[in-house]
Amino acid sequence: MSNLKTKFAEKALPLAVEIRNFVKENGDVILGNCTVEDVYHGQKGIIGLLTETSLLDSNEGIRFRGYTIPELRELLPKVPGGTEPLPEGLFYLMLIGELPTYEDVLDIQANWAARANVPAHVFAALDAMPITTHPMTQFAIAINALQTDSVFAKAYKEGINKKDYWDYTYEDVCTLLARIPIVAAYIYRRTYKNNDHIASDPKLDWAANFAHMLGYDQNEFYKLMRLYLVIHADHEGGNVSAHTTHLVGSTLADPYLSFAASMNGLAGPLHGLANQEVVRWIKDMQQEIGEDPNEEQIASYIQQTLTNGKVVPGYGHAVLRKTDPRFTAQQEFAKTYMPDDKLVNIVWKIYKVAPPILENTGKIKNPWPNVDAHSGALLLHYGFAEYEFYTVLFGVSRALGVMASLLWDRALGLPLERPKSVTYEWLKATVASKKANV
Ligand code: HAX
Repeated sequence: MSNLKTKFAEKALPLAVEIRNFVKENGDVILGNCTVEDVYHGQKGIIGLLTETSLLDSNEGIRFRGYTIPELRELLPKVPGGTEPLPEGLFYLMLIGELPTYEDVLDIQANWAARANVPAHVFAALDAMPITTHPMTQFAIAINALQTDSVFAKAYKEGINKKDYWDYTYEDVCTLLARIPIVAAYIYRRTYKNNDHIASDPKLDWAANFAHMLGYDQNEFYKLMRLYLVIHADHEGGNVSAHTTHLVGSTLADPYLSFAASMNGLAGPLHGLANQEVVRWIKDMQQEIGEDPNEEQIASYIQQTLTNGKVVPGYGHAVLRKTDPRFTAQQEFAKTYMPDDKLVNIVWKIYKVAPPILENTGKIKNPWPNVDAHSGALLLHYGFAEYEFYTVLFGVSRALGVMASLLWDRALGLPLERPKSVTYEWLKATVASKKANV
């Protein structure tokens, strides 16, 4: 068994027993109340999921196993002389709950490199798609095509004991993580670079190798990719991509099927697609106003967007109520490496101008920027201009968090998810009967 797999088993299996006992003893403790409004507003804030890998505070932002993003940037292992954390280390942290050593990260890299052989039919499936197919659609197709190698699905068909589910899930999770940067890079090079593919370089770390296969070999871009793949990895369990992975996985669909489903959710403009929408929105603004809009012009473009009944992409959040620390981490990166970049400066001007306008609407609960407000400008700085691909980058990162969580789901033996739904008639009758009884 690999180091990481042994450590995971040592952590997760006793905790599964502890949690079962905890639920037995404390199952009747009430945690919250559900209101009529909750039923209509997307269940926001209702506690109904167990996710071990990260926890979101609406003011402070995300903590991965207790660590904030600035702490992760400091404490996770880096390449020798490096400045940004390695995403493999974050995967270890989310899985084991402890900070890894650099050797632990090297161990993961070697393990994933040995699994990185993508079957030819996955590329053939992609090649069958029109070149104009959105990269996220291609990505979901490729993940489904990778499913033919699922050892969980095969073992389940052969008949395995429940207590071994986690073991086969572990194998699928690691193989999926090893292969998705390769299919993502393939999609990029087929769609935008005339099928001129670049072979993987297993000497590089996961993020740098991904950047290399995409065709961006500057050291600074490697740093950006490490940071990018860390900060987008996880945002507790209720966001659409994490929740979808958990929901579909709760049927015992294997990791590939669960992850492919989640990527269809990430491809929505209110979720991960917002990163492409931000750049599209800024480009539209530049076309209408000019290359370098001033604050007043930006303010009036925001107002016009709202008047036209559209959202200002990159702003607002279902849970956060302050500036997203993932935005701040990217802003810090930009201040170090590209303080004079024109587009980056537009992003910063929007940050100055948008919050009071959004707040003044009186209905937007969070007027502050989210992770997607900044990422496109950083990529564009290095010439990565094909913004319809940006959500695939997000998806490669998100795989780390949702796959670590799915593995925990299997180890803890979490059951099929099946919340209760009601009709409007049911709601009216229930409200009337409650009012009659007061
Ligand atoms: N621009 C305009 N209107 C906005 C808005 C924005 N950025 N954010 C919220 N609103 C509107 C909502 O559409 C809603 O309007 P209606 O009452 O007319 O339906 C109202 O304000 C209340 O919404 P809310 O409670 O503040 O926000 P929600 O929890 O419903 O939605 C969203 C959260 C992220 C979907 C929302 O803020 C939004 O649409 N933002 C723009 C898109 C975006 O950046 N998405 C990425 C979010 C982060 C993420 O998941 N990344 O992957």
